[in-house]
Amino acid sequence: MTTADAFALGDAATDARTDTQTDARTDVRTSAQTDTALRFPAGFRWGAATAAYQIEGAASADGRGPSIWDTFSRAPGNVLNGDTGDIAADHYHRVPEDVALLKRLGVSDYRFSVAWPRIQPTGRGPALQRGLDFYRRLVDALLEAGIRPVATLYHWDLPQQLEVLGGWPRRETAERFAEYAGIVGAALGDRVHDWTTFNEPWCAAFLGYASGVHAPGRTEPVAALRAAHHLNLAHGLGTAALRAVLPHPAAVSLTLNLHAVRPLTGSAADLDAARRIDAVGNRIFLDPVFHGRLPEDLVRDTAGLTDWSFVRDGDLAAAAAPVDWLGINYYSPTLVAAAPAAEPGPSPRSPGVAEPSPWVGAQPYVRLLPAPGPRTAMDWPVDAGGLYELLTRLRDELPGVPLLITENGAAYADYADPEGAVHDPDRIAYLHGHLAAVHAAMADGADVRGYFVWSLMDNFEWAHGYSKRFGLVHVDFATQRRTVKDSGRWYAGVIARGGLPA
Ligand code: IFM
Repeated sequence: MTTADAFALGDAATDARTDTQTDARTDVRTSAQTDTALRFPAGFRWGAATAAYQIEGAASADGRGPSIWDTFSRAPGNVLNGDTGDIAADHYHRVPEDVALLKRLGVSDYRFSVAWPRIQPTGRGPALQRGLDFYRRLVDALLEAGIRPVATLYHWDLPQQLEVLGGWPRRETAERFAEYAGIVGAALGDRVHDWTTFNEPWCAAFLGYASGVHAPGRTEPVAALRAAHHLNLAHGLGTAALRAVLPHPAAVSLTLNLHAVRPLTGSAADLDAARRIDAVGNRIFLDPVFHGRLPEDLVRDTAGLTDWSFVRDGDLAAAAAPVDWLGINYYSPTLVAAAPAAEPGPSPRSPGVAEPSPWVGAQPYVRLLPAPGPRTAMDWPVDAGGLYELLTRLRDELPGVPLLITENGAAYADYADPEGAVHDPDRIAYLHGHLAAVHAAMADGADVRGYFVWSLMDNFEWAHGYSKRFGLVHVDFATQRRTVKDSGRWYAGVIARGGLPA
């Protein structure tokens, strides 16, 4: 029996009824709180998401070049247990099995990313046909299964050679990205209608170039600001390149991991701390992409570091190329308070230890605090209220921009029991609470068109290696056996009924 055979939608409906027993749901303070059978509108897009480096493996197959994550993960000390994405979930060789799993879950949409080094091994020059063929096979299998492909062009796997030349702090990387976007759009645009330029450029810029916990592992605050600008520019140039080759109609979007920032108190100092985090965490992307401007307060906050002269005339107008929808990735809120000036705040990951901060211009004025409440295996607080807050903020600030939740989910210490089942009630509770928050935000006017669980399957969780499991599907990395978790069955029930159970 294959793993995909191991469950059926009939089971999912049964399982869906049992989730009323989970009562650890986060309070969402809205009118919908008392509605026990929340239905989503017809046509709501139900999906699951993955990213190339996290699942594909096959790191040097068919001419793929090295990415910054290959280099970073192979260097000792960067990734827990020395894990790499060399094999990952071996998705590269298991597309039929994985698409069958998606079909059994009943998703309408699948969000995946294209690995730039499979298409242009050094980040420039002619496309590798074998790389394009892999994604064409994947897309064809999805379409055959009745699943809409949603393609992300960049989920952090920059070709290593472009990093050698300077990486995202270098302007030319944005130009190279536009070229790559045009190549992939031309090759797949006849069958992919939903495109996302970047996944979470905040992580690429600030975890990659400021705190250094992600590839390429640099700890240069100004380089991180330059990277953020060039990612915005690349988004704009890439959007234009896509629109030039895609048949009409096609949707082009961007996915941001916006921070639901909460000040600890209403004091002026705490409010200012929240403003600083909002500037470098959120508005550094929202303002250029949606308003063609830099946040003035961010420029002020970072004046001691840079005069931003790397922003050239026309860049902000280019970054503001209109998008068809905005993707939101949400996991937990960000609680902040003021820190006494000139005293570095403690690291939220290693309390008491000062370390390079991703919050360029906000440190040393801000302390990030551990938010109260239950936590996932990432030690992230479970708080669906933050998702509601973000969605209603965007309703007010970006009227007319449809929203998709392109990632939401949780890691827990899942394991297959002797009968081969994976029971993950905490994940079911997490998903239920967050879907209720989405529903509440929609009831209050947020234009949310769909929701994607992160992730379809357990995978390489960046600096945590394989130690954190986010999947609806459990992967035994020794055998590559896939087992649908209880949460996968539950989610299938949600999709089948178009909403949360009573
Ligand atoms: O695994 C990541 C994903 O690659 C980007 N968003 C957050 C997820 C969980 O950390």
